[in-house]
Amino acid sequence: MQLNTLKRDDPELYDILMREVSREHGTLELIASENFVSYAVLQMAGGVMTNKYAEGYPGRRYYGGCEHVDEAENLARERAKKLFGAEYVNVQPHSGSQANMAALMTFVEVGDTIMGLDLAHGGHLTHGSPVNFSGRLYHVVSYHVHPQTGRVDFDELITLAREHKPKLIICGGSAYPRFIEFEQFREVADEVNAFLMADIAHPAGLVATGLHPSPFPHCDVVTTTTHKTLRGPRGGMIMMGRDWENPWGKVAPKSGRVKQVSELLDSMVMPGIQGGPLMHIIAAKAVAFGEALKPDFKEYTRQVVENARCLAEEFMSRDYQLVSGGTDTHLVLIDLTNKGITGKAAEKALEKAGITVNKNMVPFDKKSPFVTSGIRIGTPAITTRGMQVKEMKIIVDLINQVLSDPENQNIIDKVRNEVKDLCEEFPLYEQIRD
Ligand code: DSN
Repeated sequence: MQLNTLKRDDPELYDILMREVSREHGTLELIASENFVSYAVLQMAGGVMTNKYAEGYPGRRYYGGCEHVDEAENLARERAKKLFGAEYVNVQPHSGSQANMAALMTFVEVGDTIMGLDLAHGGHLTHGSPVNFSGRLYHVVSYHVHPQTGRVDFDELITLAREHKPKLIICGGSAYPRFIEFEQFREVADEVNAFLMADIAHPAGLVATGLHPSPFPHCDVVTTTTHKTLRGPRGGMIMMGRDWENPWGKVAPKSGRVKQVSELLDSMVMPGIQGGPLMHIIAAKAVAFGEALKPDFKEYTRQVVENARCLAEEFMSRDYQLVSGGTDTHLVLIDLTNKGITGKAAEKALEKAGITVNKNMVPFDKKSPFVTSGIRIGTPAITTRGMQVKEMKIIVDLINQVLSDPENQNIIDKVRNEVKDLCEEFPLYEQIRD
């Protein structure tokens, strides 16, 4: 990519950008929610569609000149439908949080009871955290994982659901290393007559390639981000396996026709919670979905999972405690209590050594979210660089060296050099390096 103009016109920002390119190339990115998009996605995300206002939907916009952004949005929708086997897709949410907000505001009223996985047990802010809109607008009853298994405690879930009669249950989360149990959630939702919403932001890429069970037909509505295992630009999306007449009897003003749920979701995204869509990002989503439909992407996701399993085994062989005892997906959640180091200290020491992870609460954590007892590690980004099982073994060894003696600057320096060498073998974004 040619960045000469930026270099000439704003050298200060150009330098900042180049430092970030260099950081991404020269460090090991193990944050489970991050990935590296292709050049094609990068080009579309940085393209001229950023200029276009397009409030509305393809064919019915509030602005002229939308013929080409319409083509891009239609392609994004069609490709996503094919990828996930969904009848309805909305590709406009700017983020996963906005996708969740639009879905919740369509299916439940303010003050209604909802259930979601507790944030400290692997859930997400938008699944009912008191500091988030979800916890402020709804009456939230959180469910948890079982202390022994680290998996959703369905006995607790059904007991709470019978007692509180939620209107909607959210399944999925940000730090749940196991398959989301869509069928079991459906049984609970059916028993208490609740809607079932799945947030597949983390495993979306694995769902798309059949390496993780599909939320369809079990879930009424499914949200995701597009930038994690799906490897697209940063953004959100809402899907339904099938569209149906809305059960609340909402009608179109003039004709009196009962609206489809898809119409309610569309109007909740815009004008309900968003204005102009980010057309450059929607077009970049279309590019990423096109990539995800190719056989290469299936191979990529297969390797993501194999790499995560390898990390899990290597950590466990060094006496690291993994929540749920392993992984089915792209991430592992490590409880560092037996190693005598906090998540915060581990994140900091590893960062100095060029290894990027995030501190993470573990279930039943006694430490605050700013300190935590754990770290979360994911394989999507390093797998995009081409790393395989051989490199996973090296990476666990490097992490273990640092965490075994986190204050030891000599070890940190030695590991930093080994990280640099490893990164050189798997170059990233060579075309845009200075
Ligand atoms: N914060 C994201 C993650 O890291 O999983 C989720 O929104």
